Amino acid sequence: MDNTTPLPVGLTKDEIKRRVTEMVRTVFRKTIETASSQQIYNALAYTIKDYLSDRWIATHDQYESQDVKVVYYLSMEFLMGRFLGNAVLNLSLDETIREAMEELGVDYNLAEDAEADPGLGSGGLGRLAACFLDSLSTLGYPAYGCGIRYHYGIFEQHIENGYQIEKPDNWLKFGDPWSVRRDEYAMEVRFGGKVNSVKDEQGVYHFVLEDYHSVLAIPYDYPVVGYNTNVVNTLRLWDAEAIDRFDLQSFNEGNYERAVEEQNLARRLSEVLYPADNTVAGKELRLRQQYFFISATIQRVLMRFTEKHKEDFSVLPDYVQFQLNDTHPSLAVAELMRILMDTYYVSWDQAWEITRKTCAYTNHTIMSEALEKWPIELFSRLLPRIYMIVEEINRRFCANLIDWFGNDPNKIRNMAIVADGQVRMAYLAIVGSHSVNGVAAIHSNILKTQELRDFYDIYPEKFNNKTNGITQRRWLAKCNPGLSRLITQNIGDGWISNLDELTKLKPLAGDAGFQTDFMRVKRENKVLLSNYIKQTSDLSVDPDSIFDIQVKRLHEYKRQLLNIFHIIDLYNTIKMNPYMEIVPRTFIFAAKASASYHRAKLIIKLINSVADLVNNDKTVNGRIRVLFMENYRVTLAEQLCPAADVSEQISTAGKEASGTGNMKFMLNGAVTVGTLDGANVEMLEEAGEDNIFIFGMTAAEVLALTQSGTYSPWNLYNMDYNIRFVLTSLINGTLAPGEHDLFREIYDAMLNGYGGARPDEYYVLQDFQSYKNAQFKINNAYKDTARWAEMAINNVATSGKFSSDRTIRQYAEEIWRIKPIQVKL
Ligand code: 26V
Repeated sequence: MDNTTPLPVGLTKDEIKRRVTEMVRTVFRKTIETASSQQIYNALAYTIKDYLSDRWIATHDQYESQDVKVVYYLSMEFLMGRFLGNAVLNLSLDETIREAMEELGVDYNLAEDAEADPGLGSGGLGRLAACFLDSLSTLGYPAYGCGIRYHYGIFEQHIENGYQIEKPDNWLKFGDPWSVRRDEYAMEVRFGGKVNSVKDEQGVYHFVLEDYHSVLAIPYDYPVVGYNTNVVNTLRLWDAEAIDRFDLQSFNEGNYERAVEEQNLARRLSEVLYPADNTVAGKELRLRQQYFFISATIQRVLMRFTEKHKEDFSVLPDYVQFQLNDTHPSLAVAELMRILMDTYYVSWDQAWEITRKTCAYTNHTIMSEALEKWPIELFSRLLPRIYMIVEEINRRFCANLIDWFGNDPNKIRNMAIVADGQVRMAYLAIVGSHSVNGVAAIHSNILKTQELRDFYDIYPEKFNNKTNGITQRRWLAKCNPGLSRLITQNIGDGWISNLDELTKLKPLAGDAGFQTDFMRVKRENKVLLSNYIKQTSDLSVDPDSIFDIQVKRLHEYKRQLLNIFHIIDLYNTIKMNPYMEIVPRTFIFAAKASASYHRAKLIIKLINSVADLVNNDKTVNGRIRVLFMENYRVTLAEQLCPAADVSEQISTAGKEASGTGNMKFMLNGAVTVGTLDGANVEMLEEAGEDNIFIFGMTAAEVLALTQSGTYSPWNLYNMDYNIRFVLTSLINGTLAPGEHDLFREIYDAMLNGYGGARPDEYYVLQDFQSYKNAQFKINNAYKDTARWAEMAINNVATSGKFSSDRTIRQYAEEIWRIKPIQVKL
């Protein structure tokens, strides 16, 4: 279907100038000359939002009049990045705005930079949700993103004396120009209380909740602008408030504190994002948050549905799809059951059939620490009616298990939704959905053959794969204007809406002229990054060195340790061979560690200690530089991707579900050094083995080694002098002068196991030699500039598969069965 109706020219340069000037005057009482960048940014944001409104409304009119099926992407996290630049790009207003600002004498870059980067997500899962929204709108699919309007996003990371320090991220400090508060759609969400059964006039019993306390959920809607289309979808984030703004009685009785108490209690719900990723800390507040946004969303969706279809819920799955972004929204299964049964008196069997057709679940991790389980005691106290329903779902499910497998307590124990004192959210999601997908081919296979094998055996038809993707609008067109221009000059701009067109670059990969242009752009991007580094950390880096980048959450399975061990080894080698010739390299890290993840924080300190040692050593003389950039976030990623030569994707095979940073770097012409893990496997398939540096054990080898129980890091230590040297530097004061024992924990974890873990759980030492070999090959390959350019260009040319447009089309056609709409103005 064609969604590329040309945009009406509504916003001319003069109109922008007029509106911004006017807004600055009326809202801030300033002139253009005296307004701050912050104020200009706000004025621009309001101007663009204003301009969008017609399309936004038209999109929703279209949903209504055509009564289309809509997907609701339910996610605890949306890591959107800044709005302004993206909206402007997708509306093709970039040039016009730049000219308008220039004529006003305003520095547009400064204004853009005044926007906060809303960190309403902790990593890959939240950023994926944001890329999906961009693709949904661009492709014209009717969709909502539904989540929580945290007042504080993921913490701001500072590095002090090499250690991570967390500071609150008050992203709303200067207002929230993109949102529209929709009081008219506020919903009541109930917690606690007890369940009673009440007989109606027909003598039928219904369950009602009594003595509960409620919170008001208020939606804030944010526009999601598609590229080159009139479709503007909605990101709906719920904020919490007390039901009675003020408990007047308490107030009149002079009990002011009681009156504010309710308000505070409610507010806490949407106050802050939990910054952990891949670990669960069964926190009550987090369960509250989950139910809060799920209940509000589902109530609202059903309300909207009944306006059109009365109570004919049998057709609900023809109009509504819920996609559960990991297990965090899996209460949706029980909440949908609850409303259908308790509010609309639908029978269990019918409600169950509707629920299963309406929900679909995506799994994003096989790290067992990340599997959400809630203690029954907490779950049943906080959500008594939901708990009853989950128990009943479980009872029926277990009865089926007994039918299939006989009365086998182990089967029940392994598969039950409620077992061993806990509610297992993944199992609830699987049983209550019609689709279960992993996020890369290898990951989906591991789910089928290992982690969720028992479920695959009984529901093979539910399991499928949807390899992740990223939006090329933000991750190339927006963040890398130099490369975008070069590509467009050579093959046109079709790639912005159809990334497969990048294959047209293939014939140019060997073209000397194109190679030169490509490397010039890369160098310009490296200069830009070097300037930024100089400005922010006062470190000089050489734009002619290899920029080797590992940026992602800090996690042992992602193996930042492998990278830093290799750097220590390289340093040791240089110290022993002072005249050694290597291509100068700048190693860049950025990563947030979960505030409570002690080991991860220690690894950050280690990286910074290595940086101190290496960067200040005269013998090294700048051949290698190590840099830990603080506060990794979307905005920083946008600066790093265009400047990377080498992309580090080195997780223990089998552990990284997909990765999406890997795709961003590939798209921007970095060459990957990586394991056969996550989407790296598919990147290898696309790029071919000549254009990627693969090393290390395969997932099967990791599994076999683990199962054999024979892995012995001491053997590697005994037999490899270099490994021994690296490990010794952790404990002999080289890296921590005066604090010998600072890194002993890491040393112990590698060799002996620490705190009950297996020694070197993630096989850093096992893969060390093979990683070193790969790095040596990279060093040599870079010396041949033409060969390197060819590799890098081939990566760009073969990255088409990794557009989130492809991913979303697959979700839409294979899981959601929704159709694109056209919006005419
Ligand atoms: C789990 C938890 C557990 C409770 C505390 C808060 C919290 C927050 C997030 C998560 C989810 C972690 C799972 C995750 O982010 N997985 C990543 O998903 C990416 C998108 O599919 C994928 O590319 C990464 O490989 C995968 O690690």
